[in-house]
Amino acid sequence: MSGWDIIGDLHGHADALRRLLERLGYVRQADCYRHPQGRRALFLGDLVDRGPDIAGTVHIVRRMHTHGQAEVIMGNHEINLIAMRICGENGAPLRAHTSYRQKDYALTCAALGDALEDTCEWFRRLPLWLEMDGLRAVHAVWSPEHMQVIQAQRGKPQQRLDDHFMRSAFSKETPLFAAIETVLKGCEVPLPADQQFTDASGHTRQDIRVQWYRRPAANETLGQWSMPPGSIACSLPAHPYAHTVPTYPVTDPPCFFGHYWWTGPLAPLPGHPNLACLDYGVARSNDAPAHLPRLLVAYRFQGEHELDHQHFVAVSA
Ligand SMILES: [Mn+2]
Repeated sequence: MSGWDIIGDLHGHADALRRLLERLGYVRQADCYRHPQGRRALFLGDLVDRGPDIAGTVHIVRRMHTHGQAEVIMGNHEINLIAMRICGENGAPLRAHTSYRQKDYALTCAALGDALEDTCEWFRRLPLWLEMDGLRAVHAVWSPEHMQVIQAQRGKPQQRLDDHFMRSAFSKETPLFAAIETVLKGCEVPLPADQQFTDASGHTRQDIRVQWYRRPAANETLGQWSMPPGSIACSLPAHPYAHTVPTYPVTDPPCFFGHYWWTGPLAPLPGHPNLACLDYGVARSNDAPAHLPRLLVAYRFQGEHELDHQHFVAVSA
């Protein structure tokens, strides 16, 4: 039976991707990975930035996409790359080239070289989510309300993200900005002005990413409700923010997402058998604590409504 092998964030880890595809039974023929039983791959975005072989990663995924062997949805790193190369009406890039972004940006530009412009054109036509064959896929958050906003501006799911769309998507006052932030980057709640914390990449933040698929219990803290679960220490009550997340009913189709550098076991989310995060931090730095995973992960989907931990397949970075 044919089906989908859903694959988490790649971030330039082409070597791990080759090993994962081979483990899943894909065979490379004429420079394109194919599955002998007709299975196809579904990539959850974040192909670029951070890793050692960004060009190789883009090449593998794009060949599979062009030859009908894969679907690809956009991650925040793809839309951010596009935004750093478009200027707004004030003449400045839509996404400012700040020093910490500049490192990733320079790495990706150097890696892609002459192929950069063409690769961005390809990215502009990627869907921001997919629903097909009994599954859903999105980079960060399945939020029907925000998806409606995006749909209304984009028209077809693969309509090119033109400069007009991008300018609106990167203007903080527009509904489209909030929609793109949520779907591609996560649901965040703002901390009071005197509170901040350091995230997994070492950046100081004043917003906490929360578990968008469920409301918090009455006595839960923001730390307990953070995403990935327990990733930050914060004892403020979560309840005042409960209404800010879309939630995800257990009766809805299975939904796969990436983005969060998951730290739990290779399994569906606890208490949510129709949800799985497939980003297990393949791009996590070598300095990260040894107990945190650095895995590239796939899920072999066979049409089931309740996801099965035995369908997870992982290779190390
Ligand atoms: Mn991401």
